[in-house]
Amino acid sequence: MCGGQLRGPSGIITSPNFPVQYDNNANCTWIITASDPSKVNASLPITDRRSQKVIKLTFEEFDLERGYDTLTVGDGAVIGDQRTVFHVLSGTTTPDLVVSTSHQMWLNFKTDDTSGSLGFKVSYEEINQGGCGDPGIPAYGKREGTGFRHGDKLYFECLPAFELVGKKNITCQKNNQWSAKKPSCVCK
Ligand SMILES: [Ca+2]
Repeated sequence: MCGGQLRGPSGIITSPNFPVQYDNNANCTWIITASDPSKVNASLPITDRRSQKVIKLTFEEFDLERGYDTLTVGDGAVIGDQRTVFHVLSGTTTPDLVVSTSHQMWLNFKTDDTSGSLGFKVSYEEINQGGCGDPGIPAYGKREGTGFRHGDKLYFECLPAFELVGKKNITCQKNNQWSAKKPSCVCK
C-alpha cells in the first residue's frame, strides 16, 4: 500500500511495510481531504468561512535515511507544487505538528535506491480553521498560555533540575504553523 486519497475526520498514514523497513525507490503520494467540503466555499463571506475545516498532521514515529529519503508535506492537493510546501523532512527531525490552511493537505514519500530505515507513522485529524493546533507540553516541563489561535503565544519552563533546550516561547503564525517546535527539558 503506497499512497492514496484519504478523508477526515481522522486517520493514520504510515510508510510502506511500517514498522518494518520501507522499500528503495518508493514514490508514494497521499492527499487528505476534510470530510465536509460543503463548509469549504471561498465565495462565502469571511465570517462564514470560520467553520472551515483544515488538516492537522501529528508525527508519532519518524526515521528516514537522512538526506536521501524524504517526506514532503504541503498545503492543498497539488502534489509537488513548491509554493505549497511546508516541510521537506528527513532523518529524525520533524515539527510537533503541521496544520494546513486549506481543507486539503498532500504528502509525498520518496526514497533513493539504497539504504532504508524504519519509516514513519503520522496521524491526521481535521480541526477548525484559524489555529495552529496543540503542540503539547514537554516531558518534565510546564506551559503557560492555553490558546492555539493566530497570534497566541505559549511560554515553556522546565521543572527544577532540568534545563530548557530550544525556544522559551512560540507564537501561532497566520499560516497555521507555530514559530518553532516546543522546547525539550533535559537533565542538568
Ligand atoms: Ca534510502
